[in-house]
Order: sequence, then structure tokens, then C-alpha cells
Amino acid sequence: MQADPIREKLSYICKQFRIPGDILVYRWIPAGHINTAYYVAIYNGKEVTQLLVQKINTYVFREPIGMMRNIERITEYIRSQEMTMEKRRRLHFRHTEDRKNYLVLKDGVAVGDDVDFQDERVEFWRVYNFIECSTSFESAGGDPEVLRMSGKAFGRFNRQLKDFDAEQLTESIPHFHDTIHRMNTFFEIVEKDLLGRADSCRPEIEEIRACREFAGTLCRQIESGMLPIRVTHNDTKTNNILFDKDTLDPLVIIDLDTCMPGLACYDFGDTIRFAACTAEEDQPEGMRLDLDLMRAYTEGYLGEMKDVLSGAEIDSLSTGTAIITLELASRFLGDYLVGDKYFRIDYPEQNLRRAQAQLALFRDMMAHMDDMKRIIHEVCYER
Ligand code: ADP
Ligand code: GN1
Ligand code: MG
Repeated sequence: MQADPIREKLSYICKQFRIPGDILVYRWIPAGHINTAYYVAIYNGKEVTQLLVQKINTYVFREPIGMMRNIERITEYIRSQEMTMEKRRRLHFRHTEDRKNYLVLKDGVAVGDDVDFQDERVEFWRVYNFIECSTSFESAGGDPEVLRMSGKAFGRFNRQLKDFDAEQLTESIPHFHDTIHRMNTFFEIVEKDLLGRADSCRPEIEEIRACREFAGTLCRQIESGMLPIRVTHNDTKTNNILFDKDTLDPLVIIDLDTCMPGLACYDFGDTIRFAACTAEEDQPEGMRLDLDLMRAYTEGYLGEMKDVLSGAEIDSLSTGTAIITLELASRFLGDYLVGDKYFRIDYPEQNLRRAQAQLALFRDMMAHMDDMKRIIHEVCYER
């Protein structure tokens, strides 16, 4: 049999997490722009255990141990609220011999925590249960019911965490949705223009510059005390929800890596940005907001959250949807300018195309701001 270094590494990792047996099959899961995930099925002679084995991107998550502590606290809190929770709705992280829910490797060998996570020889892994008979949605557009269910799932997640003490969490990525900070970082990158790419995307850079003041709107509302900080997911794409394959019932919210203090309107808006639109995330051609899908999502989300949110928060939902889209455009373009270090790409100009697509969507959101506000108002107050 030919050597398979990935299989050998996954097998070593599962042993470190005290999972007996041999790998039957494994496959790379090509979703997500940040981490590297594998489906792994292990057979111990009696039964098959299906796992999700994941390498965390430590260029992005510079303090992965704190991040895993956040995830443990959040999953425990949600579980404590739902004592009758079915097993397939739970994320259950495996532990190593020394009771850690993560494994640090250096040159492929398990080591202690006292390492530099920026060292290329160091890797950070975790293992948890693969949720069976589930599916997630990777694409824009499609079925309004999927959007309604997604709104329900993220609304419920926000509601379950409404009394969670944010002080218990570390910021897994500092300034993650601090849009003023994001804009400052972006224009520093443009100034430096290390790879000489800025000239090829002047229109996009200037479009972001023209909206720089608007981008800071919600940061200023936090500063003035108008908007409360909550514990939010911060990455509410529909591929971060696992749905029952047959019934479309949302089973569990995954990708809790960025779960930390944030704004409800960004959790609301990020799903709309990703899924309530007419083209893929890297497809500027024909990219528009789909108001019917946006309405379906709003119904699902506000069905769970309208009694929790303040009037100012409800007013911020449409603005937040546009700002999270603009913010991501600046993040994709910034990453293109520095040589694609953060978001995984499948082809050379993907981050530029992603930025162009987000800008097209942002423009359409701004053009339909009154429609978004009307829909939110109707769903919230007129039913
Ligand atoms: P990333 O941070 O790279 O987006 P995710 O944690 O979202 O990583 O995982 C990537 C993909 O793997 C998800 O979009 C989903 O399709 C699949 N996935 C993740 N966790 C599970 C799980 N527990 N059960 C089944 N599929 C999963
Ligand atoms: C990344 O990991 P993934 O693919 O779920 C990113 C989000 C972006 C998203 C854009 C930690 O999410 O912030 O909105 O790509 N995650 C991180 O698709 O930066
Ligand atoms: Mg994900």
C-alpha cells in the first residue's frame, strides 16, 4: 500500500485524542476559507465513529487556546439551557490524555502549550463529533425556506446567549468587526502596497474610501451607548449551520471560533450578505440583494429576537447588513493587496473578485436601504 501522510497524521491525532481503532475512510471538506477540516470514520472492530478533525489556522487565530476555552464555555452554556437536547444537536469536543480539547503538534509530534503558534512547524488540532445526516448550504440564492430556517437558527443562537456574561470570553480575533479599525488597517495596506497591486484595483479602493465615514456608523453608536454589546457568533454564513438532510430542521450552529462580544446586526446581516443575494461570494457579475430571501431570513430571525432587541438595535439591522458587506469587501481586497495570506483561494485573483462582488452587493443594498427598512419594520411591528 502506498504511504498516505495525511491518513497517518489523522490517525496519530485520533490516537492522541484517545479514540481507539483504525481509519476506515477520510476526506477533506472543502468548505470554509480559514481552517482545514476532515471527515474521518474510525472502526474499532465493533462500531464506526464519525469525526470532524480540524486544523486551526493559527495565522488567523493567534491565541487558539483562549479560543477553545471560549467555545467550551459557550457550548456548555447552551447545553445547560436545553437539558433535553438531542445528541445530534450537540458539539462534543474530544479530550486528550491530559484533558485538553486541543492538540499541539510540532514537526508532527505532540508537544506542550509552550510554543510559538506563528512557528510554521507548529500545528493546532481539534476533534469533535461529525453530525450525521446533516447538510449545510454553501451557495447564494435558492429556497426562501432555507433562509427562514437560517434566521431562526441564528436568532435562536443569539437569544440563547442573551444573558451570557461577555466578560468570560477572550477576543479570539481582536477588533474583528471593529469597522473603523478595519478601515484604518485597509488604508495602511493600500499606502504600503507591498506587492504593487493597488494600481490594478483603484476603482475598488476609491469606492471603499468614499464610504469610509459611513463604515464607522455603528462603532460610533456603540461608543455613545446607543447599541449594546452582546455575545454573538460573528460569522453567520449558512454553511455554519448544520440542517437535518430530510426535514431542513436546523440542528446545530458550528464554527464557534469567532463567538465573542459583538453586535446583533452583524449576525443578522452577514447571512443576508452571504445567502440572500443573486450570485456567489466571488462573482461580481449579476450580484444583487434578493429582497424576498431577505424577508424570509428576517421573519426567521426576528421571530426569535424581536422581543430581545432594543428599538435602536432593530433600527441598526439594515445599516449593519450593508456595513458588514462593505467591511468584508475591505478585508478581501486588503488580503489581495498583501498576497492572499488570510483567506484560502482557489485561483489567483479570487480575493479581488470576492471584493468586487461584495462591493456590488453593498451598492445594491444601499440602493435598497428603504426596502430593507420597510421589510424589517413590517416583520417586526405589523404581524
Ligand atoms: P471554517 O472555519 O473553515 O469555516 P467550519 O468549522 O465551518 O470551518 O467547518 C467547515 C465545514 O465542515 C462546515 O461548513 C461544514 O460543512 C463541515 N462541518 C464542520 N463541523 C461539522 C460537524 N460537526 N459535522 C458535520 N459537518 C461539519
Ligand atoms: C471566513 O471561516 P469561514 O469561511 O466560515 C471569515 C469570515 C468571513 C467569511 C467570508 C475567522 O469565514 O469573517 O465573513 O470567511 N472568518 C474569519 O466568507 O475571518
Ligand atoms: Mg465555517
